[in-house]
Amino acid sequence: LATLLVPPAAAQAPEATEREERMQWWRDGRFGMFVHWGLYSGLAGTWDGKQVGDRGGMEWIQQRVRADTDAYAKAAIPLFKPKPGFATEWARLAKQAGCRYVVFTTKHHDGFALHDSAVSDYDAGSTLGRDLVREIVDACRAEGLRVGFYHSVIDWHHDQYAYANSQQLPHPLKGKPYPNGQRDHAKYVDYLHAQVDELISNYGPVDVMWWDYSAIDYQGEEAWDAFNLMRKVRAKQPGVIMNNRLFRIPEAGWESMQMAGISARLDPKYGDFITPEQHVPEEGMPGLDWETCMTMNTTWGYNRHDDAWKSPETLVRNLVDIVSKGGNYLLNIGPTGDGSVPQESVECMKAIGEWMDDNSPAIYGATLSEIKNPSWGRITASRDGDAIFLCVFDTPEDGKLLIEGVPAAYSQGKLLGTEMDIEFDRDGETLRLRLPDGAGDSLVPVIQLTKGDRH
Ligand code: JFZ
Repeated sequence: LATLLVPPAAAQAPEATEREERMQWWRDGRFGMFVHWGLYSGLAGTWDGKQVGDRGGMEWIQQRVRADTDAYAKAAIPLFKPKPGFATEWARLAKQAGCRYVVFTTKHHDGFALHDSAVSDYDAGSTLGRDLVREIVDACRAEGLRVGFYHSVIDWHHDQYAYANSQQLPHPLKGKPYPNGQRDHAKYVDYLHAQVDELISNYGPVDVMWWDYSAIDYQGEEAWDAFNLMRKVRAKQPGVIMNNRLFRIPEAGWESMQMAGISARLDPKYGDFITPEQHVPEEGMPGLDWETCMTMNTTWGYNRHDDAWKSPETLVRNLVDIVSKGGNYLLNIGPTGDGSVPQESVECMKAIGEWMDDNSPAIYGATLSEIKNPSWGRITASRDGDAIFLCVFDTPEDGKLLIEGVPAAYSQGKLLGTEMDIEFDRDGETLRLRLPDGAGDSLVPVIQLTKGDRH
């Protein structure tokens, strides 16, 4: 009897149990909204009256035009004019779309902090007399959303930030405004730690720290005093979840799902989840936590010239595809300089929300199924295995959906969002069924299979 009373988790190290607990909401939620918003948003892909590049990566505009930080600040600050209540619009949009959390840029690579920082004047507190982090956190909490802080460890503004990695050549600070020569990177690390301390001390619970990012030859301990940084964050925010981008080594999950199709385990001392960017991996892996972050067009920060919008259907398929592989989807919006969300993004989020209203059981609390994804779509499963969800992307010509390897216990079928029962033929573990007329009106129709007579 004694052994029966001991929960299996007690056999694990306490850290492992704590980690399982803090991951729970995130694994269940599956869908978050990412926000890239800062000084670059007002520039909107234009510098000196000219369009910069085609599209893509406008949060990098300072680098793209090789502006020093003073010229950049001079041009960008007057165009960054957050309207009152902008954050409430974001939070309501996320909520309506069915997102369970919001991760936003507290500071991007340009170094401009959205909070009111005591250790910098390059912040919203000094330039606008506002604390935008507080406004955003308050708005998200009011909608019952979890909140995550994206924080760039790269900093093109700080005068002691010393490192130029291969993706930042030529050095962002080369020559101007700070003279070349000795920089004391330890001073930058102090600054980084001090600003992070403000963020984790002054805004209540922080649910996610989303670090960004390290170079292959400059990462981890050397670059950011990373283990110390993580320890300090965890001490003040015991429930926080962190990504792995303070590092760039295989043990931290790099060279794994960054590349399509290959998976690796992640040692949690480097972070709680890995972050495939702009793609959905070929397959997932039980026990590995990952989150694909993705833009709706091609840029993270607002670019008025980028009209390469993905369709709502593509976005819903991505969400389903990701959940069928055990991952999360962090879908980005890039608001304008006044905090308005581009109309195309609003429409996409609303369309996803309408789909979620009918089909969210296939997403929340769902994960990868033991049943192989069929050619015509994806399969997700509730964590307890009581239900599986057949998500239909492309109905075969003959209208017949065939699935192999479905245990006999699954005996009831229902079309989500309707009261319609779905009949199927079973031959051993092979099922054959067809979608009822009208099911094709949904962006992705979902058939729920349950055990026994449970609906
Ligand atoms: C980074 C940022 O540079 C980008 O602006 C955006 O915030 C995105 C979410 O994250 O993009 C990266 C990060 C890492 C690599 C490439 C792009 N990388 O390691 O090759």
